[in-house]
Amino acid sequence: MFLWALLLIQTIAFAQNPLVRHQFSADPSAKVFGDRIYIYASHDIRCEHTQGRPDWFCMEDYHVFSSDNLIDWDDHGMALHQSHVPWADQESYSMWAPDGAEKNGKYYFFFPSKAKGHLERQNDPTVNGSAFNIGVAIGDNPGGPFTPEPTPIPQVYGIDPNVFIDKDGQAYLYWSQHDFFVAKLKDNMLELAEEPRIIENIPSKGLKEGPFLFERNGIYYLTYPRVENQTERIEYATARHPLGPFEYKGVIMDESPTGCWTNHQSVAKFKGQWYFFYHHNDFSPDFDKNRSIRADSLFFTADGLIKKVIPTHR
Ligand code: FUB
Repeated sequence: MFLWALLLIQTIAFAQNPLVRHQFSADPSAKVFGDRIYIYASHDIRCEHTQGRPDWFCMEDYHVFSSDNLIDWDDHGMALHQSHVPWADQESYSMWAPDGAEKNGKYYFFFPSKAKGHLERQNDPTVNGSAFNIGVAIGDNPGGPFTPEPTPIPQVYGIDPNVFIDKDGQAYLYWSQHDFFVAKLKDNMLELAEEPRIIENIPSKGLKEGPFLFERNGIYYLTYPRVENQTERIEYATARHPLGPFEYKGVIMDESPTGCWTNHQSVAKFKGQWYFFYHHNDFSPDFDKNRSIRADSLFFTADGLIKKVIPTHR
């Protein structure tokens, strides 16, 4: 009886991929607040003027989606637009993968963008070769809207912010700039509380982006996309502390057989079941910079390893 119920739940979850169908969506970071699950996502559009790269990512704003059953998704409307961000380069359309977090009743939206003047600083070693900064915007509700801080987070250069808040209330910021970086956040969620440190022991080959950390039974799982051959596959490493040391464990999702170059993941437990969120170019098979977010159930072995997720299709 229990097995049949489990199969039914999985079938329902599988049947609605991709999750959002009225616009493109990518880079899902899933967080549970109250009795709803929220997805902080990127918003792919098509445009012809992204600094000479018309066939590149074009992203000017964010929408947050939420659900109480993983089937019906509310779009909370535009949460933040590049024109609201004083430090962002308004011509770069580079509002890449975001994340959301709650602290003391306020909601903090973390996002990357190319900053004004990034072309002039290309060879500046202090920015670690990054055109991107990471900023924070603050709101009263998990679905936004969010008001950006006037300046980006000092000392943070790179993309794909992920915020993890541990059981003791300490918040950690993870991000990517070739390597993965991590640092504790101050209680105000707006500044680092320490110097950034590089996360060691992740395989060195292949672009590494999209770090996402979650905890289960005292094990901290660092998940991330990495190119081993042609496209990104999702791997993970584990540690006994959010700062590591991490040990590489394996692959959660293989490379896309149909050639979507990026993938980007998150993991959340909702109403007793673990889920794996990711994206694919379901609705844009000929252009893989227009993506759609998806979810499948996630399962663990008895010793805490992650079982591989096979993407389900419509
Ligand atoms: O969505 C733009 C970029 O593509 C993200 O920041 C990366 O993680 C990759 O998905």
